[in-house]
Amino acid sequence: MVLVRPLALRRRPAITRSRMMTANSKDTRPVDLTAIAAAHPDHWRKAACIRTLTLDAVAAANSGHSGMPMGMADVATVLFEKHLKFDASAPNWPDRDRFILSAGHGSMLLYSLLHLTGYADMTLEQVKNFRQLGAITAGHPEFGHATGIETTTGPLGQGIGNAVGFAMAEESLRARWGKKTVDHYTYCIVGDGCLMEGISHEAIGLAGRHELSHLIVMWDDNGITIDGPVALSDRTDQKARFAASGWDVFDCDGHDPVDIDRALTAAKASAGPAMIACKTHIAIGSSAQDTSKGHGALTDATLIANTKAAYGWEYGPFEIPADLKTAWETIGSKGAAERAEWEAQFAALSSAKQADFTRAFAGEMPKRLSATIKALKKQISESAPKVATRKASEMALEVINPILPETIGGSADLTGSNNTKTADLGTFDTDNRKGRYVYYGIREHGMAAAMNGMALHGGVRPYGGTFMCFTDYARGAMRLSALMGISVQYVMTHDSIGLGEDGPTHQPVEHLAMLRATPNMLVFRPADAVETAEAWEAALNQTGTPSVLALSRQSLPTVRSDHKTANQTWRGGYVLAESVAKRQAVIMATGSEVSIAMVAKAILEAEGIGTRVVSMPCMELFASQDDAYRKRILPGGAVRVAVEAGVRQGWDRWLLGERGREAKAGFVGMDGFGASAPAEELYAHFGITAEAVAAKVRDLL
Ligand SMILES: Cc1ncc(C[n+]2csc(CCOP(=O)(O)OP(=O)(O)O)c2C)c(N)n1
Ligand SMILES: [Mg+2]
Repeated sequence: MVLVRPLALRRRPAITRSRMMTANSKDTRPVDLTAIAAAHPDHWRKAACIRTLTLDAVAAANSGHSGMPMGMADVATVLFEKHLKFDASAPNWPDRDRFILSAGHGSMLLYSLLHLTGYADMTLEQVKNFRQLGAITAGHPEFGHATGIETTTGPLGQGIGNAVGFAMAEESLRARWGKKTVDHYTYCIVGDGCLMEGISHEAIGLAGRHELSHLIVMWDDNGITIDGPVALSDRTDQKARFAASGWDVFDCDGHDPVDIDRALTAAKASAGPAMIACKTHIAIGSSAQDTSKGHGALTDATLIANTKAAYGWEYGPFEIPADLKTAWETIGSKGAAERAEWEAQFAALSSAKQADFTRAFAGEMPKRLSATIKALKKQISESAPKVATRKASEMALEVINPILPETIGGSADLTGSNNTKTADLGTFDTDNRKGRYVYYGIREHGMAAAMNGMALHGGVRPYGGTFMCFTDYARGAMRLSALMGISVQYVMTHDSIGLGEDGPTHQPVEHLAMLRATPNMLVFRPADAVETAEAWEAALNQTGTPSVLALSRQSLPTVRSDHKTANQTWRGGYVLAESVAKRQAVIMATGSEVSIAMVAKAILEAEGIGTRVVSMPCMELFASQDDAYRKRILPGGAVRVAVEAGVRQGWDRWLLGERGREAKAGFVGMDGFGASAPAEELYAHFGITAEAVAAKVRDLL
């Protein structure tokens, strides 16, 4: 049955309440493999390559997930053979279709496909070394390990979240560059687990609203998860759920290549994003079929032998007969002509256009950026405004966005608070795909995952905001930005108790520490508008590292009123104010507490206690400076006090290490949650004041 909803009906789908499980339940009807194989022998043998490579690789690794690749082999074979636009010899061709395996535990499905179709790096040796140290065939697909892996998946639901971002990037670029340059689909395989994860709801809502017609999700509807049948924990009518969010919904017999082809053809033609419920049998053909045992590693030699016999497979482990390898390689090269055509038409674009396209896909900044930031800094230093750093971030974006046409900004329903929308962006919408501002709705996790997808797609540069406290909600995707090493900018405002009256539910205290603990993540907490402009410049120039800008709600004085062309924030930490009297103390601070440190310095200097103030807008960048530089900024001997309206964790390296000493080091900050009150009262209540910092220094002298 095909469910194609006419547009008019899509908004009000008929949902029948039923206790009967129609989808989501496992299909326990007997499967006649001989009949299936006989009906489509060529297809069957191709799909069997995926199934047997999976069985062999999982057995060799003695770990992994056999059932999902076995169950989805038919769908994947039809997709790659009949629909996916790709050329295995040019894996990074910008206009290729994207294939995302959201159900990342089924990694052998992807590795088999890449090997079979002839991706040069996915050798049989790599497949044999599945899950071993140094192999590109990691437990779950990892972006950057091998060509053809478009994103890192494994944390369920992330892939579908990424897929929405891929599809948005494609829409945006198609509008800007035209169909001849950008016109491709994003295909995504999800499992029951992906659809149970909350993030999928955010992704589905976003895709439905934006009518992302080039997004096609194939649901591996096998009715099984690790603990048993899906029915143990869920009775959601997934098809109705997608339809309710504005998707076009289809279904197919996931083992019938003709039916799969029909559903994919219809899905591509549909006006909205499409979901195909593919009814499949997990671990098909094995004794573990349709059971949760089939989910994991099938390593029993007899089971494997019997399963291969059921497939009619007569070859040895990892053996792909030559005719089948050739057939697969033909699939892998069928896009070559289309790719060559694309390249020819791209070469016909003006050289300026080509250069801009290539620059944006490489993530490089235009030369003008540096001069633009310098000019802004000069103007700020001269006018010395008292503004919140969230406002300063908007000031920076106002000059950045016009010269960086690839930025796509957004916010999770806090646009006015995050100050993420600038005058020139326009709104990304169904009737304005060129708009560069996305109203993500209250979907922090969906926003972060979509931004990952956009960054991975390439050609666009995503940034998005929410309250810093709600990084928790986006955390799963933020961690993957860092793990993948992609350039996503998180604009996290309301970064401390300084947000005031909204109270401890909204006041981050542990978030800076948590973000700093994340490898390969830059955490910027600028002190004023100058540092904020510098932080944006530093963040945008990173191609392999995401960054967080922790920004204040409250207004902050300009502490950098002396214009310096060099980007000080890029150093991570620097001397903001040198001691006047003989240096006895070094006060380190970030963000809103830098001005407190400056007042503390004035108090101490008045008492003859020479005090240096070090602004530390980015600990990670400071840590990456050479030892001589760090020593210059943090010399031994003096008392060290750090002040930050967050927990101490993360500061001890700078307080106790790097020539510091425990007996001469102290911290002024938070050691519990905040409270509801005006900001100034909270700072006084929690003892984060210039007087408290000065007192701490005196105590330690
Ligand atoms: C966020 C997250 N939670 C839990 C897991 C562990 N896990 C991996 S697969 C899986 C079950 C997934 O079920 P389904 O998507 O139906 O896959 P199938 O068993 O059909 O292969 C779980 C719980 C995970 N990978 N990611
Ligand atoms: Mg399942």
